[in-house]
Amino acid sequence: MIRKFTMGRPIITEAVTAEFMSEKIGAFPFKSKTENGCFSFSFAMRKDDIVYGLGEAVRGINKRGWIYESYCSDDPFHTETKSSLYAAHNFIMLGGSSSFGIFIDFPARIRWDIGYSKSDEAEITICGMDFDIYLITADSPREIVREFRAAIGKSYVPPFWAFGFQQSRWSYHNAEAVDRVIDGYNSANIPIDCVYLDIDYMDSYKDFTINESAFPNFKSYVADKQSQGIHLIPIIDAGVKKEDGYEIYEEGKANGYFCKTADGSIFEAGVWPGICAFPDFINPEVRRWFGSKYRYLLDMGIDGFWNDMNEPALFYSAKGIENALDEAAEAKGKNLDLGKFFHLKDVFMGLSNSRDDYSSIWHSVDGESVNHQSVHNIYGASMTKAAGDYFSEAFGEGKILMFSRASYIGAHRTAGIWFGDNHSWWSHILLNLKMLPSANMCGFLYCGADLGGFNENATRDLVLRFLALGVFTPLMRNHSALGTRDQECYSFENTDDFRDIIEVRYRLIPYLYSTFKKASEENELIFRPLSFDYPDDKIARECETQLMLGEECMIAPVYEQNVSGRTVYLPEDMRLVKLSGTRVEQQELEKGLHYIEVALNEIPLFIKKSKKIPLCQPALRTRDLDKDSLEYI
Ligand code: MIG
Repeated sequence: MIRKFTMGRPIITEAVTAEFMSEKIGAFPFKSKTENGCFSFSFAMRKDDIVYGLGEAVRGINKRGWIYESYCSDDPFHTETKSSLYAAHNFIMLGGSSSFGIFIDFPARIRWDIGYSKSDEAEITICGMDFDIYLITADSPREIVREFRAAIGKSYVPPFWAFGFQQSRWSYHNAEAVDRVIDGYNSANIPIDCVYLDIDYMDSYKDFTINESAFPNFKSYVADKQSQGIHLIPIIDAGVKKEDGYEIYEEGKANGYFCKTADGSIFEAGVWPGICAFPDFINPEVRRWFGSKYRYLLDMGIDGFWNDMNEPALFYSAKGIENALDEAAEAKGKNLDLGKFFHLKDVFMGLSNSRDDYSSIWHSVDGESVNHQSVHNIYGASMTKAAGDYFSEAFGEGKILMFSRASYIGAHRTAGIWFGDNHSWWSHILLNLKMLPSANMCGFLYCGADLGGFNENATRDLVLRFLALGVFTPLMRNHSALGTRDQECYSFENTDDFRDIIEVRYRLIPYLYSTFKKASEENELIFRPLSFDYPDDKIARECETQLMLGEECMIAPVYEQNVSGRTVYLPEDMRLVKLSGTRVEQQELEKGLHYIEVALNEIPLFIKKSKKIPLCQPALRTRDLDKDSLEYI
């Protein structure tokens, strides 16, 4: 059952598609208070209750014992002491003797103190007085997720080829660099379906332009790649370069489509192209305009996009720089005591994504001027909606691949997400694993992390182990930052191991795709915490290094360096299947703890009793997969 409680006059986010009768907030059955323009409520947690949710966030599947914030943030350090990443996924769920879920439809800041201040209490603070709270009750966490997902509408399903392996880097600067990647994979006989174009494919980082000297005859280049079964996926950034004569900027300016400052002038801030203006995606007319601009690349044969920097990320504003320079001038020639020195340092360090800058942005919502802070968390989601609405209008569903960095619940209907700028750290294999079920709860099914890690240099074994998790994630993309060591599979010694891993992915695609479609149709999760399936099994309840996948199996990737395997907990008798290339090894295992040997080129998979999964023969492209001759294990 779902009850909706309304306070004030909430901003329409379109997160929820089903209709519910609003009850007054006074009827909300939790202890609550109003203070300093914020509404907070709390609930007690018993010792072994698990708190699930919050989608893309740091820390565990069980969110207890930390304080989180819904505030979309461009933060490339995903350490456990952070409170926000790129998304605002305002859904949590208490799983224990009583279970309920809560979705807060509110696009500004929310604080989730989940047993941080008081270990047996959760206190949630909504920083505003206009919101909807949905209270979802059902018999089990899985049931609650299903009800919630039914209310927010079906999850986006990408094209079939989006399940193929994808290679990215910031950046393949020109056509030759892209060709080298494709050749590298072809010569190593490693399957691949997509190569990414990061910001350098553009002319001066201008959205919907091509750097013609780097990519001459782009349209025929794209067609040539398509004929080889390769999809090129360009990035689109939220900021639009301020440049006279640049069509997007001129049109946006002429029509008043950009975000404003308090005095009505265009809000400007520096991002990749230098000073940019920011489309007011909250306005439906602006969405229609910006969405239709993707046409330029679609006409060139492009059929996939990733939307970046849409929290929105702001490197600096002129005001911020001026203020910092004033402070620096003030300090010049002075003997700075520690307080002054660190203050000065903080002023410069705080230039990017500054909350002062966000506060100086104004949107137009139904003709009314609304401060950015009130809609911050739907800015990126609205950019994605702009494109998604255009794609479904122009092509119908499921034709165009798209995923976004910033997101809000509701965007799961039009796109996927990737988990942003992780690191080439072993700990991030586990962090990214834990995000999967949480993202699924919030409707985001097409998701994945930068495999091998984005920031810093990866080692060969890390890439292999990361890929072994990625074999199961709908988005399987290797991506790496500017200046890092080559991370393409063929750039390491003994590429056979990489082929073995990625071939397993291609063998599993029919299974993964049908599991995905079913999860979207039936509002199910692809990845579930073990506690969903084995609520009475203490070890399973606390296990956060393994996941249930679909109805059939369990995964348990290796996440540490210099180990030849790992301990796996089987909550019931299962069959261990080790997959490597076309090799399949099987072994029955009894319920309990087992140490499993896993070589770098092997994928362990645990299949439940009386379940089977299909495998096809591998191919170098998804289009060449023979989905009709399946072998079952
Ligand atoms: O400030 O486009 O998360 O995937 O490679 C960095 C360059 C901007 C951040 C994205 C990352 C991408 C990078 N972008």
